[in-house]
Amino acid sequence: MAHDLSAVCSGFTGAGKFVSGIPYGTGHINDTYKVETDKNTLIVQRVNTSIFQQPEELMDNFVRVTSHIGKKLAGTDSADKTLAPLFNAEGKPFFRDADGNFWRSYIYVDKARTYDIIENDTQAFEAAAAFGRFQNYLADMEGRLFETIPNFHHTVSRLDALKAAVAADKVGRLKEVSAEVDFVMAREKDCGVLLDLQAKGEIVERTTHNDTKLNNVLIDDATSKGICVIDLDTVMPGLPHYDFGDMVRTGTSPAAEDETDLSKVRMRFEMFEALLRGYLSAAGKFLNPLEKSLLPFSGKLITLEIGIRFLTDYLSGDVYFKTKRPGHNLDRCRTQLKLVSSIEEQFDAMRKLTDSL
Ligand code: ADP
Ligand code: GN1
Ligand code: MG
Repeated sequence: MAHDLSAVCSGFTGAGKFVSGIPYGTGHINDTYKVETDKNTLIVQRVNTSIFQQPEELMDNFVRVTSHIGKKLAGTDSADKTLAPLFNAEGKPFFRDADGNFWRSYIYVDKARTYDIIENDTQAFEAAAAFGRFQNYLADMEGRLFETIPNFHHTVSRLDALKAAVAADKVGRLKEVSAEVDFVMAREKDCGVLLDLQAKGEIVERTTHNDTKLNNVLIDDATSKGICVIDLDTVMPGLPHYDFGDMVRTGTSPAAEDETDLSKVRMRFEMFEALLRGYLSAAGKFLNPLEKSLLPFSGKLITLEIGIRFLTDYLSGDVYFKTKRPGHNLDRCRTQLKLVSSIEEQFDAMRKLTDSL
């Protein structure tokens, strides 16, 4: 459905008059546009409210997080930026259009870009350092954020959802995916490892990003530094491992998340090393020794978890992630499981390196 971006712009104070807009980015959930007005270049997003069911709470988190980071950065010589939301006439950071769609907007950050596939280890280091600084900035934020999606990284619940989808076999696809289901079930005991340690108090809940795909950090064109963490919908209480794990998932393979030639999918050790060094350059300050030692495992766990989610969605008839072709979620699931195997093959070396830093 085409959206009336002109009406959306007029809903935000100071946005300016709509000139043009194009669909932007490769996200699986929201609808994102890059919009030119007579005053500004903006990112304008329609939030998927069937997935984010409390969008006002989400935007409350957004404002708290960006203003907290903004205050920290003010007056420093840091190159870091934070997203700057626009507000409607009532001073709220969102706009509801005539059809009930929920919109938000923020200023486009110029001379920087995101990468779906990381090109070199400098980018991996800098992106991971930016996510580490992001966690660090939020470490002293008061209060607890809303959980925009409850149990988002509760891997045991994600596995339970897969089991339910297998039992229901709603669209008759189970026969195609027995190898994938077996692969996941053979790793069932991995799913609860972090949750058990958290329940025992050995690893600690913090405010984390929870969707640290490498394309959720803007890399400065001139300096190659990670300068702005974006896509803040799932910033909420979590474990730092969820963030590091998703960096390993999205930053180490040279292949796209939906690559169909699985021979191209692998965990590149040099990228893992760059992510680890970059992340620890900022997060080394607050991780305890056990938390640090679990970083390689988090890469395996989160890759498995997202594989489980793609498989569940495939079995459920593709109801969650946006898809562009038949079998898209199954292709995505297969790359994740291939990456899990590749991580397992190199796991000892990943741990040795982590212990040595
Ligand atoms: P999605 O939920 O669709 O992934 P994102 O918030 O990540 O949405 O935005 C999609 C893409 O738009 C990003 O990958 C990035 O390339 C670009 N983008 C988002 N926000 C900005 C911004 N403030 N400045 C410049 N580019 C941005
Ligand atoms: C979704 O919105 P996007 O594309 O950044 C998903 C993440 C998954 C990711 C897989 C709210 O992220 O959890 O890791 O796809 N976001 C949500 O690529 O479910
Ligand atoms: Mg994104």
